[in-house]
Amino acid sequence: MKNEKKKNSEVNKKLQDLDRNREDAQDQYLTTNQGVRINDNQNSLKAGDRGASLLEDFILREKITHFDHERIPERIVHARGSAAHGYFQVYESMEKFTKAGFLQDPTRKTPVFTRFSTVAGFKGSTDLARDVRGFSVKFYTDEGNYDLVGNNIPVFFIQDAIKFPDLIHAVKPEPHNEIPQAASAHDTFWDFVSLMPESMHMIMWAMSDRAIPRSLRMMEGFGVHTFRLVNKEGQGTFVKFHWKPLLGTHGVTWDEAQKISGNDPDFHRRDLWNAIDNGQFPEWELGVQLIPEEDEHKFDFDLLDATKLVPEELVPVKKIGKMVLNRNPNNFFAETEQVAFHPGHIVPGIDFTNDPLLQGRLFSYTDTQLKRLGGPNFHEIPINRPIAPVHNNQRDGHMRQEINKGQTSYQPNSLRGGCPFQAKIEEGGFDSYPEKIDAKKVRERSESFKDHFSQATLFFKSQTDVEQRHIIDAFSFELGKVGVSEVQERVLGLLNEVSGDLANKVAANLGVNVPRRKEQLNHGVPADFDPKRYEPSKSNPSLEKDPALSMMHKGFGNIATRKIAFLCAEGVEDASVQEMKKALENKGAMVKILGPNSTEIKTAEGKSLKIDEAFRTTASVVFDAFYIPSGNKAHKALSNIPKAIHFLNEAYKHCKPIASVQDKGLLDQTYFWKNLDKKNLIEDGIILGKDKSSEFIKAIGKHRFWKREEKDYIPA
Ligand code: HDE
Repeated sequence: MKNEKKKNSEVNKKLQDLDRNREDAQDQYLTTNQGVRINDNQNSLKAGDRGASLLEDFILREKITHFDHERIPERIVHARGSAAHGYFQVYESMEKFTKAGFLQDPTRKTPVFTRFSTVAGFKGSTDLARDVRGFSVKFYTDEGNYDLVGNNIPVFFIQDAIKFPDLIHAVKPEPHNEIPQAASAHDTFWDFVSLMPESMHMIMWAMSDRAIPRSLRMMEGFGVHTFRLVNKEGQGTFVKFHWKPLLGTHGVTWDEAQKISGNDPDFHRRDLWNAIDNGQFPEWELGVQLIPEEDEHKFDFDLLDATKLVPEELVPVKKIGKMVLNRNPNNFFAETEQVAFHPGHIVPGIDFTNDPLLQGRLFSYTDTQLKRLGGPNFHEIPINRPIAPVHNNQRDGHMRQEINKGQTSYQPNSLRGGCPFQAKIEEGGFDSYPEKIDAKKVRERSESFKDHFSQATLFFKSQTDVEQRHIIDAFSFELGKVGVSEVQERVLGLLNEVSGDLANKVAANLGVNVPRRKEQLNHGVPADFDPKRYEPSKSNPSLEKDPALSMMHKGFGNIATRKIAFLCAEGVEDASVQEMKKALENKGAMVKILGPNSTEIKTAEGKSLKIDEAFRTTASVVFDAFYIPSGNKAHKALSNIPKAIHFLNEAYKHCKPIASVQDKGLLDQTYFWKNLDKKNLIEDGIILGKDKSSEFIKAIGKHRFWKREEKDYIPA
């Protein structure tokens, strides 16, 4: 027990050590970078008060020079990111599978820093772009830093790292005019996709609502590649890593995503920040799919192929621990921007496989940090520093922080008694898994990588009708933005291999025919293109559906951290505000009182009610559900505010729950109210009447009422 206490206080100390930033000065004098106190920070030094500035003004020169150099190159991919600190704790010892120290002891908290990102957009691009999200976790373990650098989609577009620059060039803004920003809906991306059948599985995910998450806190994460766990006996087990959010996995609608991008391009960043700031810490369980080495070839796909997942129907996910993010960064640049992740940062007990995509990544990440962070000492930047002690003979280089003492910087040496010593395996020394390799050097792809459609089909079939409809709409939007009909047709040809129904519906929306295979292959396909890749061979005919691939298959109920808008105006009845607010907040939801402007208003009882935000400065798309308290005077006032009416119409269009104590007033001014089947209001997510908080809470717990989409008559 004593030991446990000691360990926990050590962890707390380590967590604080990670926060090595100097506090912003309080009660301190303003100084130059050399520590000289500054007497005037308002005026530069001039020859007379109307004279020229003097070059000798070292205060001005230092300030401007530093400012001129304040930017570093943004990440070539994943430039737009948001991050938080927290900790990870394993549920039970994983000793049977791995010797990794941080996966042994359930009482031990390992500090983490987690960065979420979009891939294609620049650093200042919108959070709600249709895109893959990065999900990178740096574990500061006692045995060194371990980085799990994954995505919110379990597969990747390509099988071999050599195609990565092509993929990214195709999706980034087009080189002649740098349009469009943070969007895949353009010619070059779909041209590339149309010629890369291996991308089809990931494309299905990218066109699903996974690519427009409601919140970074409501996303799954995946390690994507197959990794290897290694135990003390040196026995290896293949592993796929999963992060499962305790708040469930949810998306928004595409119409909403586009509007949020205008209303609040920082929507995800703000949401993560506010949740942590409010003490509502996001949590994920770490899951593993474990596959014994002897089963390597038992699947109909190759475990080394990153365009394939291991269906949870075949290999269940075992939850082994929990990550809690409980502290916002102190300084965006120093932490979120300067953090350097690397899939090659592993610790004893975790190892790579020969996945050719992973192997290529191992080179790229160091290379990119050298450029981005300016040299080989980026591991000394506070956010990147391991808590495990670092001793080696690496020296010098740009921005070296450590002052290494002593005469020796080589090994073997006798002048320093041979120090630092190599660690034996029993002392925690890293040893690579001794995988047997006996092969010819070739530039080839394994036959076992050649089925590009089976899992894309499995994904599509595993979706609910609503999700399938969203995928069809997404393809129709994206391909509708493509100006080259041959590209549209080639993609339709590929979609036809995934699902005839999908291809036909997208084709109908585009007004283009689905090509027969012969036509498809004749359209501008390069001479070295291998048509064999088009041969669909169903890998798992028995596995028709995998419910885990759908976001909507699970019931949902938790309304914690959901944002609920109360539409209020002068004369609102206080009790109907306070009772509902209390009920929602008891369940962890966040209530925002909206009003005509951001001052206080008088309730019907003459009390004053603080307005959190005016209709003018916000939008329905940034809320999860809507409530209109009672009060005839308030309803009359709201009925005269077009934005309030628009709010509700849009909320209805986006399938969000709406509760109102009375229908006379604001509700019957809306476009949707007159067309509603008043007998089935609850099924449609409309809660009408007094004291209906529990019904409203249930409705919010359902996230959305998708049936409304079938009508599609709201001009909002
Ligand atoms: Fe990355 N990737 N990637 N990637 N990646 C980068 O490294 C790269 C891949 C992922 O929050 C870069 O530090 C290559 C797969 C995330 O800072 C760069 C290949 C997966 C992040 C790079 C891949 C990822 C990156 C750019 C093909 C999911 C953001 C900046 C072989 C498993 C990390 C940087 C953060 C970042 C290269 C493929 C995820 C250029 C060459 C597959 C989450 O090094």
